[in-house]
Amino acid sequence: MEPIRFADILFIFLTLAITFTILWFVKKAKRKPQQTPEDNQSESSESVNPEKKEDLSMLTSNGFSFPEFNPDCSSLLCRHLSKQTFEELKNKITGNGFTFYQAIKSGIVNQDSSVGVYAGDAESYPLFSPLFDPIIADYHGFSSTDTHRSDLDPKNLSAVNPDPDGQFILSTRIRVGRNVAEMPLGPAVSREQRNSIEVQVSDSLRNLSGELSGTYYPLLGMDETVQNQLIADHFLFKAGDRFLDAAGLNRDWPEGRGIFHNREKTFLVWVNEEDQLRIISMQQGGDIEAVFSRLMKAVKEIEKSVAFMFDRRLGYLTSCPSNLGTAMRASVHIRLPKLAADMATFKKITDAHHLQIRGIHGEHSESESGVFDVSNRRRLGVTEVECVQDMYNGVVALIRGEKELE
Ligand code: ADP
Ligand code: CIR
Repeated sequence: MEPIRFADILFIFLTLAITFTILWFVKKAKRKPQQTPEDNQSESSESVNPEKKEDLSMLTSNGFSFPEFNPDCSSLLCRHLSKQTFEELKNKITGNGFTFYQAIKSGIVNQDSSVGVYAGDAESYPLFSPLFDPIIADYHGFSSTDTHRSDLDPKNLSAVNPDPDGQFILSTRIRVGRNVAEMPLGPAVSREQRNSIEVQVSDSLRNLSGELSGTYYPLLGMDETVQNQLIADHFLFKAGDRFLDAAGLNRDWPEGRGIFHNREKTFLVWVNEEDQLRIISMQQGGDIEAVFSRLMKAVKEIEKSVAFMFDRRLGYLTSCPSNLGTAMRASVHIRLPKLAADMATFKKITDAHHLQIRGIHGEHSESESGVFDVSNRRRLGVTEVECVQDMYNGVVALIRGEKELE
């Protein structure tokens, strides 16, 4: 028998070493989850919380599984997420690292959502379109051939105060949502980006003059009593909203958030809440035309120094698809005790005029003493003037309905 040469030993040793190295890599790759949805969260993002059952039950080593919806879930997410759409989208991620899981998490955690999804950036809209498009069509009555329309001219609005004696309308508020071009939306924005948006927007607001001039108040360091009073008086957004929370919109709270307002609190801007800007005009009573004119003036002024995120088809892009297009919600706080006792008639009138009913402390709150927040429901495919006209026409019909029951 030939003696074993040193070269043979070396050959066997190297072959074994290479084989073991390859096997080790294959095993490691198999162990690593293909794409866990939360892998894509930015450093400052929330991570999966093992305390939360809903997180764990969703996650598998192969992405996440089809969510379990309660039988009474009626959100647009529940209605439009088919198993087929889910399979098509479950591993999709935008260039900003925003995952499909993040897009639908709020509607899974909060099964009483009305919409249930959020966009993390402009790319979310085309990327998640198999789910987002039917939701947008359902919410706004907006078909695949429709496009965003705009009319910011107060002269085209016909909305003379429907309640000059102040019997029914307590106050009028019109707001638009805006986000900064080239930035991710709130659910995917990083702490640094959010803070830089706050600086850019508050600098721009400081340059406003006349009726629009005012002061920016950061939430960070704001006295708690002042903050609570602003919320109670309907000027400031609430903290800790569970819908926004699950969408990642409350990360790093309260840093980067704040409110700007003029002395009379008739012109306000929320910074870095659900959208990066919520531009608001409001006052006591029912002078809808005055509120609209002030808002249009403000929007045009701010646009001179802040470029807004915009899409030709979908209009102004917002984190919730219900706000796309004009991103406008025109509302009155209106006292309707008789109709409150006859909700079927109340709803018949609001449905006929494409109106939404909310409680008086905002979305998901209850009505108090027969006072409701009544606003336009559609915001996309209708102009700003039409949004307000929807609200005005509906309010006129509601006042007539209330008087008939007296
Ligand atoms: P939005 O989506 O328009 O920002 P919310 O439903 O969260 O709205 O409401 C925000 C705040 O604005 C709440 O405090 C709400 O009571 C207040 N608000 C809405 N409409 C009116 C109105 N017509 N008059 C006074 N306050 C209003
Ligand atoms: C929901 O789905 O009920 C919440 N995510 C809120 C939806 C509507 N949001 C809004 O108009 N701001």
